[in-house]
Amino acid sequence: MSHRAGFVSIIGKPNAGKSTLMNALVGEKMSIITPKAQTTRHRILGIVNAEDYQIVFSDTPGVIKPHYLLQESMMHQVSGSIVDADLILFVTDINEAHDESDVLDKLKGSSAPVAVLINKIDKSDAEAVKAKVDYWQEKLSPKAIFAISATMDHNIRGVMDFVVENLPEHPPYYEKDFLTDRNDRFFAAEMIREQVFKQYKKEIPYSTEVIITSFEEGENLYRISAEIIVERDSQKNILIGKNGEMLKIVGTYARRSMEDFFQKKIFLQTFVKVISDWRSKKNYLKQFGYED
Ligand code: GDP
Ligand code: K
Ligand code: MG
Repeated sequence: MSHRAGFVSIIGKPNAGKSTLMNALVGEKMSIITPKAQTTRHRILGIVNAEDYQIVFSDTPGVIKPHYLLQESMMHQVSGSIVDADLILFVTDINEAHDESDVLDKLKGSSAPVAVLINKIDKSDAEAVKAKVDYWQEKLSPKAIFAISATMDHNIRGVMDFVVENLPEHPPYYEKDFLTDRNDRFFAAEMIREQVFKQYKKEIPYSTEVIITSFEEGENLYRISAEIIVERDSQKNILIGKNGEMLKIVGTYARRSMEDFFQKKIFLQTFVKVISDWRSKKNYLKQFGYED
């Protein structure tokens, strides 16, 4: 029996709905989702397995002009994902008038077929959808254009069918029971980072990194300790909040997400630590898993 397998890269501007789409396609919450740009910092693989195919989706950070070393690493990950791709899903928000020329520039690094996914059509109308379809047809003449809603699960099936039809013939790249290339520690850290993005304003989320310092798996209970790293003392104070109230909220919501995800009871401890300007320091970026 023939088998198909391939790498499918999900790219686009920040907040277009890339992570929401990936989770909808994979049917699991692999990637954290918040209303803030630059929530996704790593390339994250989400793998869909069937008897005769394996799709390796990669969610990526939104395309931006990098201002500091961390963002440079994020953009390298986007480029890497495009180079590896057998197929590219370019997600665009129908309600945003972004200049997407930087995304299109990145696409030039690949000869893989592209599908344009016009997202968030639940917040739009038929006329606007038609105008956007015409626009992208004219601009890019992609292999396919889909009007979708990642949150409402509209036309996700259509995208999935398109992906399967366009996968190359290839043996599986990963074991057939693999869902992702990331481990439990990674997801635990991401669930804390998600809450930091949701609970704080301004620069705090962008200055924060989360490190899991211990992860003990009991039969019914996981004991997890994490360090939340910020760049300055003032940020540490804001993060902790008056009488520790804010940090407690972060911990409570993150713990609930982990209980959902791991299907275990979770005991979570968090500590806040300052490392000045970690986002611009090569050694820390490397230590925190941002290669190149
Ligand atoms: P990313 O930055 O491209 O990964 O975007 P996210 O997946 O994090 O989504 C950014 C925001 O857009 C979140 O608040 C999502 O809930 C929202 N969003 C994503 N897809 C849709 C959609 O189809 N319709 C609407 N109305 N909102 C969406
Ligand atoms: K986002
Ligand atoms: Mg994202």
